[in-house]
Amino acid sequence: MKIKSITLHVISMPLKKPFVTHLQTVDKREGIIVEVEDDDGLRGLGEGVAFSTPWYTEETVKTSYHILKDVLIPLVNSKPFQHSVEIGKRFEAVRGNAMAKAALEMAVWDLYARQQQTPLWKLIGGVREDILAGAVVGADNAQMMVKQTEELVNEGYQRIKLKISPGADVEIVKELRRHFPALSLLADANSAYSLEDKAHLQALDEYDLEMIEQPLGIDDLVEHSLLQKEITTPICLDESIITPHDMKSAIHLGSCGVVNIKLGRVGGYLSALEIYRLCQEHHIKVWCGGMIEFGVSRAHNLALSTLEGFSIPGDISSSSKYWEEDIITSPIVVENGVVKRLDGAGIGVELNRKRLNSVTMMKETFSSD
Ligand code: OSB
Ligand code: MG
Repeated sequence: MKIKSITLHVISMPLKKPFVTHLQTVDKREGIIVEVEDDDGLRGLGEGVAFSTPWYTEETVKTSYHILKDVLIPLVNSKPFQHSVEIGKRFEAVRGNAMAKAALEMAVWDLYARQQQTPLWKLIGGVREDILAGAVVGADNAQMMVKQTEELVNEGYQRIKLKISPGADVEIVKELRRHFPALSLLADANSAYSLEDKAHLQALDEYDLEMIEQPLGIDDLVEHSLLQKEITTPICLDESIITPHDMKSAIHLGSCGVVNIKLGRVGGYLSALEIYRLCQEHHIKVWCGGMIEFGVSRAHNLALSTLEGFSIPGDISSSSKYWEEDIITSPIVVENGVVKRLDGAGIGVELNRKRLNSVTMMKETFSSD
């Protein structure tokens, strides 16, 4: 594959309404759109999903930019390669920085698929035509959460994920369950608890949650395994699973029954596909996690979610859930609880240049020679 140039667009867009977690309220989203161009003018797209501050993982927009510019782009340009798989392998020489790696690796996969004139979902072995949609509710009170859930259920979402934290948990889940007795609900704690909260977490078992996402700390694979023996609600890991090795450890320990896979968090397709394979082999359920992302990352999430094992609705929502106007020409739309897979070459979406330019704060192009 011959890369002619790589462009980084740093963008910033306000959310339609603030997204509240116990760690951070997000009301404006910054991100990096990566564009990789070959000699024939074909372009592959990726998206850096690190936030402006290190509240979810240690990366930020600025650290991603630095790693992309000073480490990963030079590595891509350092020697020729035949297939996007080689880029994921090459990046293994760089420690950490999963989101920066994913942003560029995704773009190379998209370009590779476009060069083959095939959809990316097909290239990775996808089969699903309808991607199951789920949405996340993050607000600072139960009443607001009920209202948001009502709207989302009316829009057709098949599953709702509630953000919880100590003091904003049992009552919220109880209230939501009272309003929506048969709805598929899960709770995401973003590591707000410790093993000392065991009794409190056990109190959630009676509300028939599909799962509880990342109740304990990022490094707490052992503690999650101990907790799972004490609660009936399946544990789903998010922040704790960055590498296939983390996944192997979680499997050995019995730390979870479910994993949400995010391309950004795990460093791109090579790692995501290996984590997926391990989960399939060990009967761990998977679904695709969200990052309040723009259309490029949404399109990649759809490609990943066509894999057979993505049988649970993910954080897959319409572009309009967060954005007045997305940066792609055809926004992602949930209809009847699903998003149709995108059948164009690569990820199947194109940039809306006008919109992209209007939200761009900074842009830099690196040519390979
Ligand atoms: O913990 O899953 C999470 C968003 C940003 C950072 C972390 C998480 C989330 C979400 C998904 O909950 C929200 C979405 O993209 O719809
Ligand atoms: Mg989560």
